[in-house]
Amino acid sequence: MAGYKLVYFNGRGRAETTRLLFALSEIEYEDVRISIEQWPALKPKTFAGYLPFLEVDGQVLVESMAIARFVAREGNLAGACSFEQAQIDSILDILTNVFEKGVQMVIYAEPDDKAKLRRELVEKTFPYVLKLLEKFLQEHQYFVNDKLSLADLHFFSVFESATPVYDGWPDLSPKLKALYDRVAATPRISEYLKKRPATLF
Ligand SMILES: N[C@@H](CCC(=O)N[C@@H](CS)C(=O)NCC(=O)O)C(=O)O
Repeated sequence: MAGYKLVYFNGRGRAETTRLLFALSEIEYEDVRISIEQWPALKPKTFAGYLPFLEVDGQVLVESMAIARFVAREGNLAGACSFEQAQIDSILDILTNVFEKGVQMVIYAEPDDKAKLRRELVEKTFPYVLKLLEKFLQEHQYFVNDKLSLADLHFFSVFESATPVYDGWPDLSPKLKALYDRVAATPRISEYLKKRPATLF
């Protein structure tokens, strides 16, 4: 089996979906967590100048969602056919838009703009996106072909990060909250969640 080394900061952020994929598919990997103090010296030595990156037998992959898709394929969690893969991609893209808006608000926005951006997330983005995602889920247990996949894990990961921004989101979609809880209760995932380092984001 290939040697995998995932390098990110000590947080969930853009690496957590990949960690969940490794946990669910029981693929061993090295979970390297760089401290803020270590980063300035390491940054210029990295391929892209940002994290995460994944080393696969010494070769480097960058971009969090490309990494997640790759690990999902390695663990058979990326969809069973080309169409399912595309359905998963649709869901990932929808979730990535929400995630990036959250990052803009929490990390990059000027203090004066934060309240407006948060209001937009709570009043517009979350209600719209949750309604849209419910269309994919319908009455099923999981988003794509009723099988747990990268799409469900990324949903869990993004909405775990969304919770500190707006912990009322479950009221907007009890169905998607049930999916969130179902993912968290999946045996290998729940074991991982108990063991992982506790971090703010
Ligand atoms: N599009 C990239 C963005 C990566 C990114 O912005 N990483 C941040 C951490 S979440 C980073 O490395 N920041 C430190 C820096 O740019 O020096 C991805 O999804 O992997």
